[in-house]
Amino acid sequence: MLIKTPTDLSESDVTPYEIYRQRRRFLQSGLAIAGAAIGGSLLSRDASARLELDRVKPGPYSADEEKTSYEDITSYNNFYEFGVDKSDPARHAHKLVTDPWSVTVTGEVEKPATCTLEDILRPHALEERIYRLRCVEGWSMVIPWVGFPLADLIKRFQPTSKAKYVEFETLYDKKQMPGQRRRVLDWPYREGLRMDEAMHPLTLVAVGLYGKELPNQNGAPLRLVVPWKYGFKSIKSIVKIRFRETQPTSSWTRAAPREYGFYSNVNPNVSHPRWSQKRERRIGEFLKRKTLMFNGYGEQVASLYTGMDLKKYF
Ligand SMILES: Nc1nc2c(c(=O)[nH]1)N[C@H]1C(S)=C(S)[C@@H](COP(=O)(O)O)O[C@H]1N2
Ligand SMILES: [Mo]
Repeated sequence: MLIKTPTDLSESDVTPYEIYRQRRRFLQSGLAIAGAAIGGSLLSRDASARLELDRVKPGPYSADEEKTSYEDITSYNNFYEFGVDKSDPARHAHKLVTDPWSVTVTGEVEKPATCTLEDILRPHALEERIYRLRCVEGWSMVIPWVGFPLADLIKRFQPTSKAKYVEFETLYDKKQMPGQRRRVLDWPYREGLRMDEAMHPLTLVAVGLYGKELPNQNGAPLRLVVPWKYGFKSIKSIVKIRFRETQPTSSWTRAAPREYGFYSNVNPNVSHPRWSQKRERRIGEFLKRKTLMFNGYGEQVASLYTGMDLKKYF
C-alpha cells in the first residue's frame, strides 16, 4: 500500500472497488473462521444495546431506491483513522471503545455541556431515513440510517446569536485509531457546517443503520449525515461540537485547499481539479449514473445557496 504524505494526498488514490472485491473474496474463508471465534462477544454487545431499536419509525425524505447491501455498507468504508484502504475500517475498527462515550459542546452557546451518549439520545425519537451518499471519489450508496435531526440536538444547547457555524471533531486516540499514527490528515478529523445547514431538517445524527446499532466502521456511536454534500462532510465518531462565529477549516480543506472547499456540495458542474464529478458508480451496479445537483436533494436545499457562486464556494 502506498504511504501518503499531505502533499500527494488524494481521495481518489485508494483501492478501486473491483480490486477490493477480489481481495475480499480471497480473504473470506479466513474471515468466516475469525467470525465464529468472536461470536460470543458480539452477543454480549447486543445485550448492552443503548438504542431503542424496536421503536424506530420511518422518517421523512427517504429515497425510493434500492438499498445498498448491509455487507457493502459495512465493509467498503472511508474512515482514515483506521487506515486509508477501503477494507481497513472493517478490519480495525473493533479497537474503538464506544461505551462509555461522551460529547463536549462548547463555544457560542448558552448551555455548554459534556453529555454522555445516553444523555444525548434520551429526548430523541429515532427515525429511519434512507439517504443517498455520494463520495467525492465517484461512488455512491443508498443507506438506511437510524437517527434524529441534528437541529433537535442543537436546540438543547441554545446557540447564541454569534453562532454562525458549527464545528465537529472525531475522537483522537492513537491507541484505538491506528491510522492516526500516520499524518495522512491533520488529526483529529474536523468538519464544519454553516448554522442553517446544520439546522436543516435533512441533516441527521446517525446512531444506527439497517435497524441495528451503527457498526464502528460506519462511525459509532454517533456521526453526522449530510446527504447533499460529499461523503467526507459526514464526520464519524464525534466527541466535540463547537459553535463559532467564524468559518471552521475542515481536515480535508487543510490537507488540500484547492481540492476540498468548505461547502463541498455535490455538484456535477464543478469538477474536482483532478477528475470530473459528472457521473458516479452506485456500489453494486455496473453502469455509471449521472450525478445529480445536490445529490438529488435540490428541492430541499437549493434555497440555502441562493445568489452564491457555487464555483467559487465549492
Ligand atoms: N472521522 C472520519 N469521518 C469520516 C471519514 C474519515 O476518514 N474519518 N471519511 C468520510 C468519507 S470520505 C466518507 S465517503 C464517509 C463514508 O461513510 P461510510 O463509511 O459510513 O459509508 O465518511 C466520512 N466521515
Ligand atoms: Mo468520501
